[in-house]
Amino acid sequence: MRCSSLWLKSVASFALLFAIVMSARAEDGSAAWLRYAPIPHPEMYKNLPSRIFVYGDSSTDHAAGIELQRGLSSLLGRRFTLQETNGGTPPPSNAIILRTSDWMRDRIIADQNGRPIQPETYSLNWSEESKTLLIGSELPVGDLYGTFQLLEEIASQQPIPQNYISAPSAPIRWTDEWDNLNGTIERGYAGPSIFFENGHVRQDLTRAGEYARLLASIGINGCNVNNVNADLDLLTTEHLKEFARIADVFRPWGVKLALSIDLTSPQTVGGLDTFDPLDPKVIAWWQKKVDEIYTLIPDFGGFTVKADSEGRKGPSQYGRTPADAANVLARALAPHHGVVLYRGFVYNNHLDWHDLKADRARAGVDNFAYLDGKFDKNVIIQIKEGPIDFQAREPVSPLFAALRHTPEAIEVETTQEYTGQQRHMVWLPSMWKWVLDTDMRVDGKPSDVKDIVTGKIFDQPTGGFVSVVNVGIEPNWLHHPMAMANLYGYGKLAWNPDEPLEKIIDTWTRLTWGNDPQVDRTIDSMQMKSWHVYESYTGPNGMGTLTNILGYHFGPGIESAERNGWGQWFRGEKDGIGMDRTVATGTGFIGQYPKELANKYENLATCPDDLLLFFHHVPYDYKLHSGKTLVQSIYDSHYEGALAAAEYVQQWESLKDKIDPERYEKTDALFEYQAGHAIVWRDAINNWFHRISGINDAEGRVDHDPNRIEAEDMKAVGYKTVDVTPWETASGGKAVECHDAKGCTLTTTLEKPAGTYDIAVQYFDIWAGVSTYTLSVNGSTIATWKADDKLPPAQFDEHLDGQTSTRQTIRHVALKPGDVLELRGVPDLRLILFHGAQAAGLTRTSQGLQMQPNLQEYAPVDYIEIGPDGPITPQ
Ligand code: GCW
Repeated sequence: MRCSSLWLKSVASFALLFAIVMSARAEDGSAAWLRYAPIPHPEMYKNLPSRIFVYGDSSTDHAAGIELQRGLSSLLGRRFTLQETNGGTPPPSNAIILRTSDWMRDRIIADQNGRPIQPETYSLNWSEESKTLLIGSELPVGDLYGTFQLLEEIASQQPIPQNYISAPSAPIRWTDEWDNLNGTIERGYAGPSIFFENGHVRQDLTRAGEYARLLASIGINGCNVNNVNADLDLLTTEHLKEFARIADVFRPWGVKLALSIDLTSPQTVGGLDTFDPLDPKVIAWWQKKVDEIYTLIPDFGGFTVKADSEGRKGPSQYGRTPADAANVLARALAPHHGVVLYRGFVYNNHLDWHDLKADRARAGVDNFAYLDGKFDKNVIIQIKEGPIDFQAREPVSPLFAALRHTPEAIEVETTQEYTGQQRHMVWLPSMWKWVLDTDMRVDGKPSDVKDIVTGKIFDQPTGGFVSVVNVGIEPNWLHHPMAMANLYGYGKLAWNPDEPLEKIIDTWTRLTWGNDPQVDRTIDSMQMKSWHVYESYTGPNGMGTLTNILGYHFGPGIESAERNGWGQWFRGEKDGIGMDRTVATGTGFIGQYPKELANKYENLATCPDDLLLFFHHVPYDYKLHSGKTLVQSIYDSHYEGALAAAEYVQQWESLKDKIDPERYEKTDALFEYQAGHAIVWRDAINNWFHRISGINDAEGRVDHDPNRIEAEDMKAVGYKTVDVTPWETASGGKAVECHDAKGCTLTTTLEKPAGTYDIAVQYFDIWAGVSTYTLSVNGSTIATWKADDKLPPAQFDEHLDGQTSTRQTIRHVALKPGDVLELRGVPDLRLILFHGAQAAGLTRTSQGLQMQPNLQEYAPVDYIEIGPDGPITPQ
């Protein structure tokens, strides 16, 4: 503390503050879990004093005080006063006190494992006698974390903790944002960057500050704001000055700014003739550059490095190792306490798929294990949770167990690149917890991944957690309101990987949607099963997600993973399917795990069903531990998964009266979409397995859809049949298109028994055009809609495929035999201006605005399905 004299400062008047809180209450999702909605039973907290005293004068102390006043006033509906003091007098009684001091260190010098406690540790202590609540920590940011914890307890109607201490599991708790200076975000699904536009840092950084507040509320202390595929001119002085403005808005929230850098910077920015990390000119350049950064940003966090991977240049160009490169940066950063997060995601994307011994999964250990012990102390190897790439399920990366003398951080992906791109609800903490709890059996002893990355197993306490988040400018940050539970859960698990999932999701639900028991029960249970549901209608049994890996990683595109250099092969052949990664006959990858785990995976008798095809090549009729054949299990799991996804609609709609209309409608539309798209996935995968295995579904469902009318089989006026590629992404491999500006029709005469039905129209919606569809029965219109969604996929795709296939469900339609059903489609044949397409992720050409006639939408249709009248879309 700088000065010891007491000074008191009255902070914003209550009336003004209340006005701000209330005006921020548009339910557009921007408040996320910090809504501070008035709780139903404020009397539970009637003893809580109304005076807040903050001891300390840093911007973080100030932020904590304001947050506490703002949160408590709004939650409890009464007036809280705030006074800031920078020391002097002893704390008053009958008050809430935020105080940074050394007392914590004196009280607890070590955690249960005898390691020093993290300085961000905080405590909450309530004294009934003096009616004082003390929030204390060694650092202002600890007070801030304690403040958010208190607010969270109250918002979820829990008792005020009496004597509570909480310590983070590890010092690195970061997010990575893959934002580019031009404002686009690689694998971002919620609009453009909150940090950058047109090659520069945005003038208005309000959202960036709000994001830091959200991150602080879940204990995140670092944010790397730019793509690991870094802009080459990132480190110019002009840009660094701009980044300092981001650091300024992060600072009050205890979030350190970090940057991803390209190792060629000494050449591209510095004008040197080399970027060889061991060249003295290069070493000097990095030192100078790092010093410059710290002059502008004194609390800069450090660098993240992607090198020698997916086209990024790296030390291999000069015959140098990752350790050579990392250590040069680390030595420049060390005097400033900065760190290097060097990514273990280094692999060759030009593998020879003919070579049955080639294996991308081996790359992590092959490229890093031999360097163990050669990295400087402030280098942390950032390891993706699985050995391939954020699939819906992979085994854990063996690299976690292979580095015993090097700090590690686990990298997980909150942005749902392979898991539905925030158009499907998938609660990823279920998956992360499964990964973190995996016991790697290092030296035959318990060694959970969580204990490795938090440094307990190998005594490397400087690592931790990183998640790629990729929030965007859309008000609710991640597009799907349910996806925010992934960010929240990430922070909670990074702080404490032992936090029970049930507690995490229940608290998130209460904070986000309110404390109504039915709302909480329903949403908690939907979220808890959602990973399993998604896995079961995409790629179960360790096959990989089976998405189109050459496109947007969104819809199904099964064989895109095969027969190319990317190495995401699952080797689906006539005789069977799966990568043989055994030591005995395969790539030997399994041998990279510690012995006990390797034995478990090597033997079919002990290899878990849910990882089977990651490790073994087996025939389609292979008997699983579950007792089913592989192929029947795949068929069943896809029907079960798609049905479970469709039931989300019904479950969500049961909450209609209890959720604000704005978020209710948005979420409802997303669940409707997911229900339809899960069917696209189900059919693509089942039909593909049916074709390749030649084995029929014992239940007779696959390739047999009695309620389905193929568009190409209907009587067409104007519509023409086209092939869809890959074939499995359209029913029967075909669709119809209309190229006539006046529109085209499809008609059929129904022979359904008289009754009420739900009709689903499966069609394709491309970003560029807006086709119009009208469905009628005997000439009377029963529905009309426009294909103007920005839903499938989140990025521009001009093809009819598993990304753009979507559906419209019309409920409660009375039909009788002989009724004539007509679908009329009017295409959008306008020429699209290039700047419109640019918003969809294309690059501007040198001609500026350019006509793109191929961006038209021809009112495409796949099929019509007529199912029973009910709460879910026809299956
Ligand atoms: O999964 C792949 C993504 C790339 C990403 C890369 C990485 C930033 O498809 O978009 O590049 O991983 O993690 O470096």
